[in-house]
Formats: sequence, C-alpha cells, structure tokens
Amino acid sequence: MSTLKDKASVQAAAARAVAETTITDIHTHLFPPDHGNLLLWGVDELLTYHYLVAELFTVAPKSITPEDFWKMPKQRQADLIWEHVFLRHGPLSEAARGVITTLNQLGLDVAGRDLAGIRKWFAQQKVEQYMDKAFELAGLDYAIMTNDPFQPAEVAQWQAGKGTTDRLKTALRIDPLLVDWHGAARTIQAAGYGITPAFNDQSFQAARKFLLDWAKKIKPVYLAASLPPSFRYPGYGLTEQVLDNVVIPVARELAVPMAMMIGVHKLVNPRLGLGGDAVGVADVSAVTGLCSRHADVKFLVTMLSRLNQHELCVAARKFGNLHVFGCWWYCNNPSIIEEMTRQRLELLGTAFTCQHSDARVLDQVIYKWSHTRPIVAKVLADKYGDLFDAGWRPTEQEIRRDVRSLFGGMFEEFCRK
Ligand code: HDL
Ligand code: ZN
Repeated sequence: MSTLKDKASVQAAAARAVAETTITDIHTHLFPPDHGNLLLWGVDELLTYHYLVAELFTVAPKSITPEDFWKMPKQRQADLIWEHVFLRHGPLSEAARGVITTLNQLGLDVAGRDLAGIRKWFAQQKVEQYMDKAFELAGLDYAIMTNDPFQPAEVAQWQAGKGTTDRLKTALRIDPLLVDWHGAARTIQAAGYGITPAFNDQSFQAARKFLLDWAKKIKPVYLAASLPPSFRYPGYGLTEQVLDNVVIPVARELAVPMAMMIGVHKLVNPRLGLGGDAVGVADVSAVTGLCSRHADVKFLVTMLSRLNQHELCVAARKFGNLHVFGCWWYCNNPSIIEEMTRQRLELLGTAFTCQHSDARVLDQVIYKWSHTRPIVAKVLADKYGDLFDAGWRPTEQEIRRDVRSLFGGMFEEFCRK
C-alpha cells in the first residue's frame, strides 16, 4: 500500500482507522447470558449503575436516604435517578451522558425523554440477540469477564455446568486471597481443600491447588486482583507472602499474566454499596518491585489515581514484563482519557492497551467505546501529524496496524510473549 502523501490524509487515515478497528475489551464485569441474572442489561440497570447511584446522592434531598433507596424495587430506584440526575439537573457527568449515548445509539427516543417507551422496547429484547447487537454497535470481537471463585452466585453457575460464549473470555479474580486471607481460607476450606487460616506451606499449597483447579475449569486469560493505595511490594506483610507463595507461582505455572489494579479505597462510604469506593494515590514502586522480583512473570497494570499515570508509564519503559492498560473507573472520563493516551503514546509508542470499558451492564459497552474512540482518534491524528511533520510517511495499513495494537493487539501479543 502506498505511503500517504500529505498531513491531512495521514490524519484522516488515523480517524478512519480508529472508527473502524475492532476492539478487544480486556476488562469487564459482564457474564454469559445463561449465567442467571448475573448479566445486567436494560435501561433500569443502566440507570442504577453504581456510578449513578453515587451521583443521585450528590443531588437528592436528604429525605431520600441510601438505606431507603436500597429497599426500593429496581424500577423505582431508576425513576429516582432519572428524575434527580437527568431531569432536575443537566446529565453532564460521563456516566449520565453514557446512558443517553447508549439509548440514542440503540435508536430509542431519549431526546423525547420517554422512559416508559424505552422500558417497553427493552421488554421486547432477547438477551442473546441483544448481546450481539451491543457488541456490534461497540465494535468488539470479544470481552474479558471478571470471574470470582469467592462469589457463591458465580460459583453456582460454573458448578451447574454453565460455560461461556465466544464473545466472552474469562479472568480469574482473586482479591480475597490478597486482602482477606482468613475469609478466603474459609471459602477454600469449605470447597474441600485442606487449608487452615494458618500461614504455612500446607495452606499455600492448598490455595494454589484451588486456583489451579479453577483455572482448569474456566481457562482464564489472566489472573486479576485490585489493591488499595497502601499496597507496597516488597514490604506488605501477608499480601506479599500470598503473592510470592500462591498467586505468582500459579500465574507462572499457567503462563498467564497477573493483572494488578491498584489504588482503590474500598467502601469509604459503605452506605452507597459498590458506589462507595474511592481512589487514592498508590506507590508505583510496588509495580516495579513485582516486575523486577518476578522477571519471568507478566504483569498487566492499571492504576486508579490520575496522579500515578506518568510514573506508571515510565515504569512500563523499564520492564518488558509490564503492560499498562485502560483508563480505569475514575480515569474513564474524556479529560483524563485524552491526557493519559497522549502521555502513553509519547512514552510507550503503541506498547499499551489504551482502554477497557469495565462495563458492569451489557449496554454500557456501547457508550464506553463510542465515547473513547473519538478521543483516541483526536490524539492519534495529532501524533501522526507530528510524525508527518518530522518527515515520516506512514501507510494507511501501518496506521491501522498501530490502532489495532492500542485496541487489544498489543495485549494479545503480550499474553503470547
Ligand atoms: O475492581 C474492579 O474491577 C473495579 O472496576 C470495580 O468493579 C468498580 O466498581 C467498577 O466497576 N469500576 O468501573
Ligand atoms: Zn472492574
């Protein structure tokens, strides 16, 4: 394919490539349609996303308490959020605008604010077909789930012989092992593994067997855990020992990456449920500590604080076994996505995964990606424009190759490495 002759055609090629490239969504909270009501979808789930629950209580009158809210039926909860977050105030937040984008892209009359009519439409949808529609609108080949063997409702589905679909791959999520060893040990013991809460080789071996058996069952693409801002490595007591004696040996044996999602302050306001988590600045030296002590293990890392992003990019320049991904959660906002993508391209070239949706409600893949694509397109047009000015002449094929790298290609390459 011939090289592009002028800056405008290079920038147009970048925009086209971003608009048309298939995306791999490497971290979500979706589930296969046949895993009972674990898969959330539809307008009432969209409206009661925990991001919007938190936003309700930033504007709701004191007479509405979280305790009363949680006792309400889902539709009533959604009505309250629709009224207070969307109608009484401009739905300008990213999570609120996301609902509007999603409904609009589905061809529904969101401009007419016809919530009743929108509910009627959803009531006629079949979840299997709807998943295909959502993935097609978002332009996804597949998404990776969060599969937690410490969640009884999830375990029940796998024990009932449910599997997954081509659209959804698995990730084995193991937070309790790292942040609640005694609770995790009780679960592992109840599952029939000879483990005691004692911190010794026998317990570590039982915990490894538990993870390996789950890996045999669900075939995870990676192992994953989220950790608080206070996480340190080395020097973090039980968590460090469990990483060294249980989790990392299993990642090594399975030859899969370990995803570390660092910086979440869990339940700073427990009254809000999942919406009660906050963010704190973490210590990137924990990441470099892991990557240097375990140079033969691959680490996928995303951090929750905007203030950690620059150091994390520099760390990724130092370790080939470190892959940076996503604009996670409180970073998943246009202003920060743009800053992070620009910074990462300037420090890492295409050696990172620019985004993941973290979709908890199936429909969210539609807005999370349609909000991200134009931002990445704008940044890439700038960067390819700078490259053209510097004297480089890329082909359209090379630009498409690079865009795919950012949207899952480099992740897949990293996993194969
Ligand atoms: O720990 C995680 O995987 C986070 O993404 C949490 O699930 C969080 O509640 C979330 O959904 N963020 O988008
Ligand atoms: Zn998540």
